[in-house]
Amino acid sequence: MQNVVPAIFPPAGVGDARPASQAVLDWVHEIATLTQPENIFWCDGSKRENEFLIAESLKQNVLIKLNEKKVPRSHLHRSDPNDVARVEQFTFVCTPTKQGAGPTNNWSEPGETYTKLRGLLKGAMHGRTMFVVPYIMGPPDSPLTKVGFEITDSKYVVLNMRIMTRMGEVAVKRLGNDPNAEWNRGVHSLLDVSPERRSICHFPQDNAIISVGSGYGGNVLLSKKCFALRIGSYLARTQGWLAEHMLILGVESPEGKKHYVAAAFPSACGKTNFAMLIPPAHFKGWKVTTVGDDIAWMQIRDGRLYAINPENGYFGVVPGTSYQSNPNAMRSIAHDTLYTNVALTDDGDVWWEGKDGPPPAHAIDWRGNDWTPASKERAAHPNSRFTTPMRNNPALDPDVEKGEGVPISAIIFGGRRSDTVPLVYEALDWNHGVYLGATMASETTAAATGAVGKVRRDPMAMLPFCGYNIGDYFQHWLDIGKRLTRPPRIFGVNWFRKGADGKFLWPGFGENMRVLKWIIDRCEETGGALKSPIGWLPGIHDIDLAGLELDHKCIDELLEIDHEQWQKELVEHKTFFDSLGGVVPEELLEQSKELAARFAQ
Ligand code: GTP
Ligand code: SPV
Ligand code: MN
Repeated sequence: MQNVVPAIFPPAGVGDARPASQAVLDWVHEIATLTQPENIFWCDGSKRENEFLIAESLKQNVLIKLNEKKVPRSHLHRSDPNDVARVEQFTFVCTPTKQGAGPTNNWSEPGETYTKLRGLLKGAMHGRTMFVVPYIMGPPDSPLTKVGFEITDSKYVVLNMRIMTRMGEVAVKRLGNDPNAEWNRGVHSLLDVSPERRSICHFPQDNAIISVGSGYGGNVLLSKKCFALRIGSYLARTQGWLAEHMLILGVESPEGKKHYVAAAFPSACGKTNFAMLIPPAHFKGWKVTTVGDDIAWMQIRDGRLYAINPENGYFGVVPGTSYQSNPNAMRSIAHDTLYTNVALTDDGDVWWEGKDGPPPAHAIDWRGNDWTPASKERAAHPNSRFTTPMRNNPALDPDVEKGEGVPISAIIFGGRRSDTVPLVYEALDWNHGVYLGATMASETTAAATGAVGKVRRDPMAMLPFCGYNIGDYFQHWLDIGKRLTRPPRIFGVNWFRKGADGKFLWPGFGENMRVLKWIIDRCEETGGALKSPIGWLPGIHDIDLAGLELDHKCIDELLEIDHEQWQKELVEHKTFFDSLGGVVPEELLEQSKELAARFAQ
């Protein structure tokens, strides 16, 4: 290999999961020739390799070791302050035609984009190590599982990928040496972490991703949003399955009857928290278990939808996490966790806004500056994250490794809406549910750069993640419905409705069990409901509120359909569909008319 010296680093016996596939070897050779790394490190995902990489990262200040007694085997990473969230404006879907990417994606012509990226990558890894990360998405024995390779010049990426995916030999074995095998090619280089050169480019037709100029999770852990959702959704359409921005949870009654639900909420709108819900005392004997907290891949089996979680860990929002709000998350991140952009206390512990107990008298904030409770700045970045293995979760579902996945009884769509949208309602049928998902909206959050708190339409919570034309995506959902003989019921929820005082009306978190219970009752055909123009609504007595201190006025407000607000909402649905330039399927336009007609009755 031209100008690439044989690997003297890593030491013998560490990092050697070289594939038999000539296609992978050729690709690695091509990228190494272009980027000119000092050496190539084939990652095997072993414990020994991980220890070696952590030791190197500590030496280079990529990681800070946390107090071993307080948070065993855990570390803190501080990113560049200009690189703390996904960048939707620099994210591209490079299909052969603009039409292929559709009206909701930034499009860039593939030929020109490859040329531009090759220019940026030329010599980009000079003096650096090039890591090759083989990984699979999904349980090792699942038919839905897919292979990916990520090339990166960031140790932080490798350390995260080891937690977030199943890495190493397992991927090399699954791929084998079939030259036509399907696998994802991901190339990542930090370059100089300059926002001017930051771009995250997807080539669905080539099953390829190139990401440059960032070190932030969602931009660089190419397995996650880039492969499992953007490329994944494209593959899902051509192959007849679904790749969705959804948590998957199991809910078991005291009698042992179990249901699984999948729920799509936009970024930082409550997926991880819902997936780890602990039922309140009143629900004695009920158990909620986590299959996944961010992404669901779903296939049709026996006329039903079955879901797997393609990931192996959680990349979760830290601020607001406490023993009060989410004890399972707190236990999950108490050890073997990689923290990004939280505050460091003087005794080597981590701290963030919303953690239990009083704030520390002094800390180092996420930027590395001194911080005290009197400081105006936040100690932790609002999009600070934890990366933790799913096996740390005390509520992990026993069927998380099941190859066929878990059968889905209900699909839930939820956004962050201060008004208009009630706590919970049920769609009239599959197509109405697709309309509900397609028109959902949410206030923007710190998970992506840009304004926070702005209401925007975010169909199925996939606006930033659908790797092809959104009109075709809607049609794909409608088509899937036609193939299901036992479709899941579809619901809308909103944990974030506010009262006149600007406070949340609903306590949320564990109390969301009450809403989940109604959803399960509906699936069991035992739950009562009233028909409204937007679908089935629970009556006040259909939701079990025992043991909850919440006055009746709040519940009335939470379930209220304000016709004036909904008239505005219908106009916004129409504006949104119109803005898509004629790609919306006829069946959804029909749903829109029927909804308006129900309001007019
Ligand atoms: P991503 O990882 O970005 O996809 O986010 P997510 O959808 O998993 O959201 P997460 O569960 O991490 O929650 C994001 C924020 O919403 C946190 O600050 C939570 O504290 C808050 N949150 C989650 N659930 C609730 C709820 O039921 N009620 C209220 N009021 N806030 C919630
Ligand atoms: C999201 O933004 O939806 C996340 C975090 O789950 S990231 O992986 O950064 O996209
Ligand atoms: Mn997410």
